[in-house]
Amino acid sequence: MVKSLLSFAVAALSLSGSVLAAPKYQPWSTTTHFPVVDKWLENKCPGKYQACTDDNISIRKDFDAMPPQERKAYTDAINCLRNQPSQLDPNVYPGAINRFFDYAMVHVNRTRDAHLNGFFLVWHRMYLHLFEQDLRKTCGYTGSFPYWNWPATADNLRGSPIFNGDAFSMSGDGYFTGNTPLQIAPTFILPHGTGGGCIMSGPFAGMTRTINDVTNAFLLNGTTPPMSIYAKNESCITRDLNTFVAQTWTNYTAVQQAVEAPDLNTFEILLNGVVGGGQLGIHSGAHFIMGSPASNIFSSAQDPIWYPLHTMLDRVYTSWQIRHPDQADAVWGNETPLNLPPSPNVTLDTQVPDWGYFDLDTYTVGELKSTTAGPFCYKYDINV
Ligand SMILES: [Cu+2]
Repeated sequence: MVKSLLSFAVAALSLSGSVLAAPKYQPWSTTTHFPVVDKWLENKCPGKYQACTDDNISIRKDFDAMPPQERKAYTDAINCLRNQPSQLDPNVYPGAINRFFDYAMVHVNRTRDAHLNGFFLVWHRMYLHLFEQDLRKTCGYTGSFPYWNWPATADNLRGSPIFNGDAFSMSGDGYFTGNTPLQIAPTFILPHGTGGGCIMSGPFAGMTRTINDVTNAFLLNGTTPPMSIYAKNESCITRDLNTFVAQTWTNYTAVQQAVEAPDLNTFEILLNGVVGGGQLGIHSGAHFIMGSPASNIFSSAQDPIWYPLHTMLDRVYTSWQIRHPDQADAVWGNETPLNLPPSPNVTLDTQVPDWGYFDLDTYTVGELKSTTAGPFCYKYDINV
């Protein structure tokens, strides 16, 4: 059944006041379910989900460390999703030209519900999980779900397996469009990267984009964007690999500082910097390594690099949880971005905004905190 995302938005809105959805499952204790390594295999929701055990846990891996054929199987599966029809209403979401773009469109629709607020980390964790399951169920992918190891590639973007542009990469740079500096904000200018044009080679060479970039203002001043953000405007996905950004904001020291952040508030600032200001965080930095559309908060999920980029974000968050066992269930933030308009604080019992038709179930924040319980059963090859 095709559902309008807007109806979900209305539903989410009506739930976001003082009426909190009752947790469907036993509430999790705050200290025992997650980080102690010998608790990895514990599952707090017996009956609802298959138990997460040593035998069925999946291991997420560094894209660059995967065998070339496994990397190609992953990008083949993404291209398979691009060949599946959209299930969204074309009258409302004309830019959703296939199932891959349905995900991108859900991200556009949910940008104001899942960024710079208390849902950011768990909403993206679940979105990645749904995409991963879709690659497996719809497109037969059996390999690992990879992350892009930002600091490991920072000094050699174009030479790294993930961006070298060969058949086993995530495609490389765009063609070079000149050295004009990039004006990010009135007082924030970045040097141009080494590309700027359409993707030249690899599995996503010449790939089409349909969704225009959307101004951050809709996130930063609390106003509702027009329906035209869902329109279809076809051009090519561009990239502009930016070594300055990579070396400045996603180096090993920056990632290390994030996983050592003493509390979730500090952690989130180290992830996202001050949006609209002159400093990036490690997550926003990774976006700006790529250039548009990957650097646009709303439309970024059109570039397939979005998935390994955010799997790395989830790896950093998981590592932070493991390093802070007493805070693994910590919550931070409000229900609206930057608390505009003012909204309640998010709690473990707050219902998470949905993911469109990709999952019609509802989840509380607390249900999405552990990667080895509830709907999840995965860990990372190496924690930060
Ligand atoms: Cu996002």
